[in-house]
Amino acid sequence: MARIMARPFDFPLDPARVALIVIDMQRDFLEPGGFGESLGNDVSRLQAIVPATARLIEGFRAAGRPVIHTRECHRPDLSDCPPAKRLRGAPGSRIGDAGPMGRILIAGEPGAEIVPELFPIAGELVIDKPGKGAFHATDLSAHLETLGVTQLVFAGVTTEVCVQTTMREANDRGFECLIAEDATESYFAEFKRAAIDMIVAQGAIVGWAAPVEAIVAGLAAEEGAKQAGSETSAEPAPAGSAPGESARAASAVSPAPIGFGAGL
Ligand code: C5J
Repeated sequence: MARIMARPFDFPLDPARVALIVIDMQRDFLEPGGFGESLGNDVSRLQAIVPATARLIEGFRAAGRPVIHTRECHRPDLSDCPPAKRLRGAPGSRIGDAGPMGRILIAGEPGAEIVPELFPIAGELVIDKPGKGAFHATDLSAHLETLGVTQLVFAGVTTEVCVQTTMREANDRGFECLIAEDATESYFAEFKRAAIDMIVAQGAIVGWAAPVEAIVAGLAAEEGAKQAGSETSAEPAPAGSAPGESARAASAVSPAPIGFGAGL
């Protein structure tokens, strides 16, 4: 078990049971000409977290832990898009309308695809979700159960909409949830800050928050401890030590400053 220094208190990372969920890092939200920009938003804010998100994904891949990607998108016939959702878009730039990157938020269109820098690799799960939360109308729960996952680290966009909604869904389902605070972003700085403050408030009422570098260091420390343990597994444990005690001590993690992960 690695202790990640987090808000509001240390997160007890279980490297055998943790998975990463990267929410909606799609061209429609991050690139000029997409759905996000059509709503009047400055997409450069979201583009800025791509390097830190890539660093987090690499950390999970290196540790051999699952990386799950989501895409907010709908069937071409819009049968999974409630009119109440579609009609709130700007006329001419609604879900399903033609845009510079194909039909807006429609599965299979270029705009619905994940940005090239964070593209899933073979074997990684990609969940297409019609709602803001990734558990709604998807088989995410079943996949997590099959994987034996009980802890989820969250990255992606936008913090206060799809990331927060999914984190709340996960929290209610009994998962321990940690948001990677420099690998998530909002079109509105104050919404991101408020969403994370709400998540960690009242003794982690929805979950924890930590910087990417602390999470990656925790995963790596645990991997190192595992390897060292297998090399010395013939040695007896010191008298009086509790099971796993030395591994826990070896894997306590001090985080680097937020933003350190941006240098890839
Ligand atoms: C939004 C999302 N903001 N992925 N979607 O409509 O957060």
